Amino acid sequence: MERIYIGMGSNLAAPAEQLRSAVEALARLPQTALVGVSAFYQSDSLLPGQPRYTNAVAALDSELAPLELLDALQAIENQQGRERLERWGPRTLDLDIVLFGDRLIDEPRLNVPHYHLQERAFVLYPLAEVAPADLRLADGRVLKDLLAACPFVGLERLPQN
Ligand code: A4P
Ligand code: MG
Repeated sequence: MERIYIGMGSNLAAPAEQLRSAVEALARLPQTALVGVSAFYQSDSLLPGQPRYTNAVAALDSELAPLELLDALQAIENQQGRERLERWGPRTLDLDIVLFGDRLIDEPRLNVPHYHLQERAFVLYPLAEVAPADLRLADGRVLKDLLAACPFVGLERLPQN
């Protein structure tokens, strides 16, 4: 059993509803328990000209292997109507494995910790809501230090999920 953190994002087709459906789908994964979900946060897209995103982070305990979990997450994205019409285009649902236990994974299909973690307030602040205060990443970085270096700018924490 390993503790896993999933970053969720949507900027199409009622984003908050997409995240609520994704949370339900995560809770139904085999050999997996949903441990917690952060608040939902809105922010502008990193890519210009796209609708604002809604993001959140979910914590799971799972027996699934990393690539099994990635397959399951991509199936959920597809079930929620994700279409890859253009590269980096807007999306109904993006599910990223942010952290997977104490593992460092560097494979063609999977990099963990997620590569842009440290630059993304919309990942770090919700992660801090569902992770232990003293969380240390598998690569030695400390979540508190990452937060201190990534200001809470442009994020709007929604009052309810
Ligand atoms: N992959 C590798 N590592 C992982 C991992 N840890 N978790 C591979 C999940 N997947 C991982 O992902 C492409 C491939 O990455 C997968 O096939 C998997 O094998 P994708 O979801 O198909 O493509 P993508 O999401 O378009 O690419 P990417 O690089 O994840 O996009 P970004 O950089 O995440 O950009 N602004 C705000 N405010 N909030 C957002 O959530 N997101 C993006 C998307 C842009 N701007 C945003 C947000
Ligand atoms: Mg992705």
